Amino acid sequence: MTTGKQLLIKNGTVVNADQSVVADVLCFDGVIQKIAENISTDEAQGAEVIDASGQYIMPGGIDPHTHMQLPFMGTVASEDFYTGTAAGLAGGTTMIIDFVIPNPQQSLLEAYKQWREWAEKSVSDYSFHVAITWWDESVHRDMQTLVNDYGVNSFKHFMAYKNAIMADDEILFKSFSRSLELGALPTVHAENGEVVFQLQKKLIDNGVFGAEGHPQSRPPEVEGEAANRVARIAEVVDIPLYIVHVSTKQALEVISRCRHEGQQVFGEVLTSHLLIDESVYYEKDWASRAAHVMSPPFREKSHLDALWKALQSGNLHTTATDHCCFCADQKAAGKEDFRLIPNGTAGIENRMEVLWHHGVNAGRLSINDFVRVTSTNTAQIFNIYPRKGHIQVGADADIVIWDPKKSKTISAKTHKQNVDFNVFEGMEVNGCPSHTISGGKIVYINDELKVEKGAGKYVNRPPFPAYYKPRPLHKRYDK
Ligand code: DUC
Ligand code: ZN
Ligand code: ZN
Repeated sequence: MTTGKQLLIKNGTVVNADQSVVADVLCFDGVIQKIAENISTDEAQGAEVIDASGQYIMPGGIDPHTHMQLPFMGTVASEDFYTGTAAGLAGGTTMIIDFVIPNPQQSLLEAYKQWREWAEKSVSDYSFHVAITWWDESVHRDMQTLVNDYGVNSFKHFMAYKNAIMADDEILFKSFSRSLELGALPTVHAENGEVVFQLQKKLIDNGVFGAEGHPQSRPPEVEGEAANRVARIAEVVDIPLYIVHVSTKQALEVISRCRHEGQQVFGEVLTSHLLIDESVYYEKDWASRAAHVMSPPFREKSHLDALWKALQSGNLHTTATDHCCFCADQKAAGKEDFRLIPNGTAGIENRMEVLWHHGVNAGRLSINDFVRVTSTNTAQIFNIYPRKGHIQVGADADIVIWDPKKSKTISAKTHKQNVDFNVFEGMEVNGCPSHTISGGKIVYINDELKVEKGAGKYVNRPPFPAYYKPRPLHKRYDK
């Protein structure tokens, strides 16, 4: 018994992380029902047919790092779950993993329920990491409830943002130890919050109030130190670790050392960090400088080269956006003091096309690599593979049909993101989605969205059973 209309995609090349094959794809009931060399329209009677000649049929993108309508730094991110997931679909991204960020002392479950309510208007599928911003017995208990009853298998830790949401070493150790018991993956924003705080103060004392104070207070060493410390804490606890928005050679050195020594450390990179360098903080226009304020900041060019190499060689695994939008009037809060500029930039609509253009077209990534770093690795690391991140029978029919001949020039004037600035303004990209399919329905075609508010579903992510195996306390020294 099937419901809804069947969808038949013909004449394209199915691209997964492991191989590419010329095949037709039939979807109904929200899942992929058949993949075969030639599925006739007689067999799929009444199906809507898409001719994908000359195009690639790929798993829809998964953005593992977004902040829709985040209350942050005295304001609320301008993109909500409706506009943000719609902009994602326009760029071929069919799922996001956003962050529940409880205020210190706020119950984890209360915050989680609040975010679930906000996300009900999503037009694509979504899931949540939950941040550990404080510690007591209730946090210890609620982590278990989130894992066992609410489909959360990853917890986020901010090592920055002192006097707000920063997690110190005690919290990191306790939360990682609890995650190990529960089969959850710790993720971390690696910047030494104390050093950032001291550098900010020093800059202000020396009369630096402009947006250039932002990168100057967050030098690469601040990220390198935090990455090293947190990787060592994860090593002591003996748990895998996922480092979000890796932006420096210093953090990459940590990841490659850890992996070389057999420690499971995963790295995420933002498309913006691959392509934008720190010169944006020294432009004449204050508004443009402020529009680029995000943490970690954009870096000197040699870091960008190193990030690309790590993505190519497998030391970085996923690509994300940290999509967290603030308009010019919100950024203006920091006109007299860079510390008050809300941190965040947009990117969900452009992640895949920018990565295709500068990755695949530039010869840095194969099309299979492209799929691996835009969806498959994320699905595997966060335990939703092969339901997501793979074109196969039984997988969710979340698909992007990619036209390598389609071009566009990125601009805030034409983008669908609910923000008045685009960090990729004026960039021409060759290769864009012609169609996006979410849950078996065409939701983006001919540059137009056809979305239904609330059509997105919450995706439960099961815990990692492998973590449960009992581990001797001083395992490392039992040689
Ligand atoms: N960095 C940002 O730029 N915005 C939101 C949170 C973060 O870590
Ligand atoms: Zn962050
Ligand atoms: Zn973030």
